[in-house]
Amino acid sequence: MTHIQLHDDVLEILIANAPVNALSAAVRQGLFKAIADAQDDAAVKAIVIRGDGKFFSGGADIAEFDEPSVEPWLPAVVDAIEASAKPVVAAINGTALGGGLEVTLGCHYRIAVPSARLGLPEVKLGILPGAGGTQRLPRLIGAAAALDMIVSGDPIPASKAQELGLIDRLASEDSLLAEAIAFARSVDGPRRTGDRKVSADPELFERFASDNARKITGLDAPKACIEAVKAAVALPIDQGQKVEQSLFATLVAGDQSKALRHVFFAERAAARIDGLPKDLARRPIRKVGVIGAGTMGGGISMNFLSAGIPVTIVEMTAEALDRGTGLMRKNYEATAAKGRLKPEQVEQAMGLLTPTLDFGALADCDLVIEAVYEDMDVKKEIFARLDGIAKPGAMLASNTSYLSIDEIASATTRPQDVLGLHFFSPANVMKLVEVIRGAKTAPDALATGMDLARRIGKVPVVSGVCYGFIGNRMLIPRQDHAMALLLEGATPEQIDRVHTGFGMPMGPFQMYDLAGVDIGWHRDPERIETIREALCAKGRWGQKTKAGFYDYDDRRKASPSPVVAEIIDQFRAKAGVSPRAISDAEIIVRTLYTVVNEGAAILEEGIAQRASDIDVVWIYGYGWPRHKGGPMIWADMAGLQSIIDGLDRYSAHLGPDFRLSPLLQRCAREGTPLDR
Ligand code: T1G
Repeated sequence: MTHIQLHDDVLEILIANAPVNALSAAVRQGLFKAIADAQDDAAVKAIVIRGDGKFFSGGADIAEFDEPSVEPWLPAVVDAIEASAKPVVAAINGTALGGGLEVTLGCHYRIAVPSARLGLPEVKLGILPGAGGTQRLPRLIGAAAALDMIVSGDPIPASKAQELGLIDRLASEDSLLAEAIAFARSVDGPRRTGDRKVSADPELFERFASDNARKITGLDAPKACIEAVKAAVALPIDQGQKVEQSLFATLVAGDQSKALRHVFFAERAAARIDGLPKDLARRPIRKVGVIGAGTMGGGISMNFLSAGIPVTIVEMTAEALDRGTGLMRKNYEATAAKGRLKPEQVEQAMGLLTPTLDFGALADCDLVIEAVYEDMDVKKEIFARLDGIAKPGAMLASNTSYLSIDEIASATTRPQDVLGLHFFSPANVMKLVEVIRGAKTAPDALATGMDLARRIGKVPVVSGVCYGFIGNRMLIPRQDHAMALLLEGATPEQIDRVHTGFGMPMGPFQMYDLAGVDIGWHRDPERIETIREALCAKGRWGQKTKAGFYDYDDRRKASPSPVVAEIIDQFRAKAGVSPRAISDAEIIVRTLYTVVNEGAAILEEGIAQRASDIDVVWIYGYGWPRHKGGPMIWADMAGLQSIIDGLDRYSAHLGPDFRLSPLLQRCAREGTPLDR
């Protein structure tokens, strides 16, 4: 909605469409009409456009993209603003993104509060600014600066926008409207950005594309953004806008944008806990305890320290405690050395840490997170001790990656206070946290866990209890089939190439080598039943031993290993398997379609609340490429029947335990997307 108010001779148009003033059809119609009416209203000498609340506008209404489009389209609204015979001033009261910024670019002048952030994030949705942004921004700030803003999609602060000439002046936070009205009265008539020319060094676009090759490879939108800005330099604005709009039309209909828009809403949906009232009281978390100062315990603690929450960390031995806290300081100092933290921030964070050997010191913590190695008996012993010392109402969490939270909770008299907080390694970096709801976990404990994860900058997703929860359970078929394919004739390089070609940061074997081939190994070099155990027995534990499924040089560059090839041949001979040619298509089916099938089973069992949560887990926890949306939406877009057909084609190789998910079959039959 838009509201208008005449301030003597200046008309204020207020965009009011909570929560982010998205430019829905109603807002566009309101803006368009107000501008048109003002042209013929003699009382109006100038116009100010402002947003209601803390946003100027979050841009076009993304949810409308899949709906039949309603006139006027945003480009027409922005053109109408620019064509106004009366000067139009954008009073940028807060964040102005996408179409929201494009509206200000149509205005003749821009004044902003210092807290405002301005950006064109469309590329993150697999599209480009489609309401003149790629044509007007270069004319205002130059082609190079515009390329940076449009291809990165990152917002800039108002001060930087002023430096670039994107805004004319800053206003104080509490008198923006008054200053904008005064400014509107002071300017001498319209000043149309579209009339400006922009030139650029002819090498600029090629140079930009090659400098950003790693970031934009495989992505349609960034390339289109570069083409559009090129058109801004080469063509008059009306022709440039035609180029922009045709590029936009192609992108918005494409799979990458569909996937990226899905991810936008999936991230927001993941924050919701079905069936729980939004206003359910949360438990106060002012102090956190962490048991275990190993890699995970240290990383987990850093998240809370960085968020200003004091942490008491407990270890069994002084040596282990010093090693753990020493690594935390080293990690902080490494971040400071890269200029991403100030030295005083390192001291501030480490100053909130209380290392101790005294388990009793956890008694006054509001939350205690256990992060010791993956052994059920050890964890149950710890939770029984915690039950004896933790204060009433304290939340008791386990960072287990696979084990049953219900069984761990059964070691206490307060299972309602027990949940899982499954962080991913490195825990101070990886964004994903699976928040595990046990059968007896209290709703407020679960809701508090979700909020707290967001408070420390994580992306939380609710998971029920099963072996490996959502992510690791789905990883099992991928890793198992990758290993089986090795035996049948594929190589680690081939399988990893298929995954990196798909857009994953690394393949199954590169991941083994990074995480450690020896994770979960029984440490008995005499007992060799699998290829992994054979590697471990030879001390090939991955990057940390410069040898795993690959050999590594001093700069950790991987190369195929003749030793591993020899070991694989030995296992083939022992199994009586003669290697055969394995197609990339078979690798995709057996290592990704099986993941989708497991995801469907997880949905059927109610372990995940919704299919999009599974997509969020794989994007934030396992490097699934955002522009492919996540395994569940990817399967929907590929066609569920084709997933089933692929699995049928290789059913002889899927193993005796493989079960095709009934949900997958039903959704394929009914032509409905995968969801509960
Ligand atoms: N359209 C529709 N819904 C939106 C929206 C949008 N543009 N932005 C936010 N929402 C919803 C969101 O789903 C959530 O809903 C609620 O608002 C609060 O959002 C022609 C074509 C603005 C920085 O890419 O980056 O313009 O979950 O939880 O953390 O060139 O939202 O409560 O039901 O994220 O304070 C370009 C997208 C569009 C910006 C606020 N614009 N939005 O963050 O709140 S394309 C964007 C954001 C375009 C033109 C093109 C963020 C935010 P719910 P939130 P937040």
